[in-house]
Amino acid sequence: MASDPVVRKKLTGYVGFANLPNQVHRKSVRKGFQFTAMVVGESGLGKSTLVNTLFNTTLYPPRDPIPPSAERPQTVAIQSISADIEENGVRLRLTVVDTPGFGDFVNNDDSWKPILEDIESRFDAYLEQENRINRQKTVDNRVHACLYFIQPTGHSLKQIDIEFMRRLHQKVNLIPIIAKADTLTDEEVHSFKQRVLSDIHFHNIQIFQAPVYENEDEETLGEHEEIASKIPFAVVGSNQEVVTPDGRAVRGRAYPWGVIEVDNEEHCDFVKLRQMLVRTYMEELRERTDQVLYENWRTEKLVSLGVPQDSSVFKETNPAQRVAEERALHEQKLGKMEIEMKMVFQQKVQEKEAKLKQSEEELYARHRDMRDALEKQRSELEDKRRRLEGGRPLTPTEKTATKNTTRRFLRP
Ligand SMILES: Nc1nc2c(ncn2[C@@H]2O[C@H](COP(=O)(O)OP(=O)(O)O)[C@@H](O)[C@H]2O)c(=O)[nH]1
Ligand SMILES: [Mg+2]
Repeated sequence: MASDPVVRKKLTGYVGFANLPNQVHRKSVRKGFQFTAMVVGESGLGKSTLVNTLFNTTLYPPRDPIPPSAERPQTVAIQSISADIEENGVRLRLTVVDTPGFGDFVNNDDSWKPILEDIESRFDAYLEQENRINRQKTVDNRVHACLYFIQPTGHSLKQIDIEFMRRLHQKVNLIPIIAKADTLTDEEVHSFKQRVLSDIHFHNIQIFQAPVYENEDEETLGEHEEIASKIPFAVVGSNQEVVTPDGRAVRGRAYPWGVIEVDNEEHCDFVKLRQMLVRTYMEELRERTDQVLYENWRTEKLVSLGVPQDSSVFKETNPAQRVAEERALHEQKLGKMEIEMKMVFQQKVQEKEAKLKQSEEELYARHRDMRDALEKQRSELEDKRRRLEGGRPLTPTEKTATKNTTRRFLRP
């Protein structure tokens, strides 16, 4: 089907729809934004510190390390913290889902399980809202991004990392991060990144790749490439202000040999990570969560819930089948009518034939009678003639007999 041709027209006066983007913008700002990030990784890798650093708030208050004697939880706990943060009048309802306990046990084979369950239960909650009659106040608690913290070993990915990413990559936007990058040298960071990426490739794990659109300007394309080139982001987190040797107060970590600046792109990939998560791709992360990850999960779920089809129910409700049934009945009726008509016709024909036969017989009989009468008449006339020739006069009986025969013969 061909679509209507689009006619390009130049406006001759002000209409006002160029203001549409501003309307959308104002509305979004008024409504505010919702974003949920999850952090996963072994404890002590700096997850809480990085979240605080990312959003420049103390979402997680400083906490003393658990003494070795204390009783530790036996499973991965899921903890979620929300905060309303505001920047230049734009409100963001930020939720961070922490997963303390991940990788902390003797046996970590199933560490991914409670996390997958949490992500899916959030999908479930969203689906339940979608099915509600009133969908005005939909709350989106789905996880839009999962920061996965890789221990800075300098070797390659561990089994627990691979297992987690393999299990989760179709359910959440995975963003791998090399934690505490200040513990590795620049060269170590570089080669570790290569190995992590090749492991990810080898195991067919899909990490979040920002989409590239056509017609994008040079600057945007450059920014995209630069962000993509830094994955997995090697980050350093800190909420502490330290003073650099040249006297600047910066967020960073101070060491006897110098200062590592969190917001310095020469020192780590923190800025690029924040750029990806907040400035450039927050909307992409939300969109992919909704349209790809959630959508696939939803389809699978609904198919798996599918009740086996009962054909007897379908027979009654299937209109095509009903039409066919009605037609068969109708044809049956027509057939019966035809047979009846044939029978009646045959009967009539038989009756007519019988009548014709009767008339024929009658005609025959008459013909015979007439022939007999003629024969009789002729013999009488013959008789008469002979007698006349012989000179004897007719008796009165002979006269009437001749007359009657003639009359009968002339009867119609
Ligand atoms: N060297 C280094 N230490 C860090 C970094 N981030 C956090 N830490 C320290 O690591 C310890 C654990 O951090 P925390 O954020 O509680 O880790 P979590 O258990 O993953 O949430 C704290 O003493 C932090 O000061 C970092 O980037 N580099
Ligand atoms: Mg923590």
